[in-house]
Amino acid sequence: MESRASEAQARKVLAANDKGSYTAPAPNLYPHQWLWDSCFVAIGLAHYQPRRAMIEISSLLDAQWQNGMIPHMIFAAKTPYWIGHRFWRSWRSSAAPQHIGTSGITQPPLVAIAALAVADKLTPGERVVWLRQVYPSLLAYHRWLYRERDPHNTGLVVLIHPWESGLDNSPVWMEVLKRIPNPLWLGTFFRLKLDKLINGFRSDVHSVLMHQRLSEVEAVRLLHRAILLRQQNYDSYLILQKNHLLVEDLTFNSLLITANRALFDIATLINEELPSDLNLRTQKTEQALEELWDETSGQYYSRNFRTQKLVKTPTIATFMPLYSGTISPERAQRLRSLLTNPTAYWPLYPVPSASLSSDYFDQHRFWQGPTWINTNWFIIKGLEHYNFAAEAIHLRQTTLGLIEKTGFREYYSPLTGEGLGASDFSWTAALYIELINSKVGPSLTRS
Ligand code: 2M8
Repeated sequence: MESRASEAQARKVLAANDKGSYTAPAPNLYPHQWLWDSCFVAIGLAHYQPRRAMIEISSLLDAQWQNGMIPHMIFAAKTPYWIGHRFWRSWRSSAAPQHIGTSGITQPPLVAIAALAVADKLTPGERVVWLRQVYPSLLAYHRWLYRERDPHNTGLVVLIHPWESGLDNSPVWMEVLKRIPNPLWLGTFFRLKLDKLINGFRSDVHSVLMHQRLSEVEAVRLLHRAILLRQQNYDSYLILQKNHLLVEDLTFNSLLITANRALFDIATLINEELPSDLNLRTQKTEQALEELWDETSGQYYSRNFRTQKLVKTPTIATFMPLYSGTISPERAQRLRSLLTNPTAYWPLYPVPSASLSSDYFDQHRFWQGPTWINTNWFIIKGLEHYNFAAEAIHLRQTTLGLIEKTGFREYYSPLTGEGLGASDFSWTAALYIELINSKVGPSLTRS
């Protein structure tokens, strides 16, 4: 279904991708359930089918691990996939659920934000029942994030694989990866130029043009890193001790701040109090974000957990602290200037996932240049929060206009607006509905 977009078309996309208990991100390319995709879908569905949105979130929570982790992928039965259940083997961890196959890592923690957005559309009575139902699982998830991924109690959560960031081949992660030596066998594999063999297994390059996806070397290295995690039985303690691809990811931690606030709001709505230790840790995250600021370049960056050095590669992540809503107006002002610089992030169809001036920039390649609707949505919300009305309106209009011109694509060229990646992409449709129906305003969550 590739045609000019409208709200009715967006609803049709979501209906076509509806698998009953979850919405697949895209036909053919992504047949299973992904964590943050389902959260965006729930936020869109909440506007017209809040009960179906509740199901979308409940199915994520149904796959929660005993230790509290919500996995980044949840596998539908009898649906073959190249990095599916047999690849991940979640059964290697005793914390994994028995009744369903999942991956062994997480993804940006938007569940509390999505649960609250759905609650907003329910009657007061239904709202309390819903929030009481999901609160224990959300609490367990946030506790897991701090307990297992913030070992030194700094407030910043550490990610163990680029897939956890959602921005898979973002230049930040590729920079850290580049500095980690390959094992001998993998080095030989690359020297013999065997990396092309991977394309025989990859289902993604069957439905999307190769130059719009991860390169072969990136794909092999990401798979290799996932296999290492599998060999470590997805044991966070072991992984944080032994591994080198560990990043205090800027996007993830910025979104976590807003998610923590959503969790707090949920607790308040049902007359619960967040445990005091969790409260302290969430406050720490807000403060610790400042450690990721670099005064010289006027940008935020992710930090390499091992070296404790900022990864100073310019990407769209630098704007995610706007969405956290907790940075100072001065910092927000500097980010606004950077954002609206036409040689960096403000081409005809903003916002590119990597700076136009970065060596990594490629208008077609996945998270290394294209414009994505979910990151635009975070930035729009952030700009509105800081009352940068002109930029927020411009970005709302160009984002909606881009979708209306090109359809519900997975991502777009920031230079030409060409549609890229999958067609009929669920989160593009869901956030189109959200943008059309949401009020322009300063609030990120209730408080
Ligand atoms: C992409 O990630 C998956 C792996 O998780 C893939 O490349 O196969 C990313 O864009 C990710 O953010 C997204 O959640 C997923 C499904 O849309 O696709």
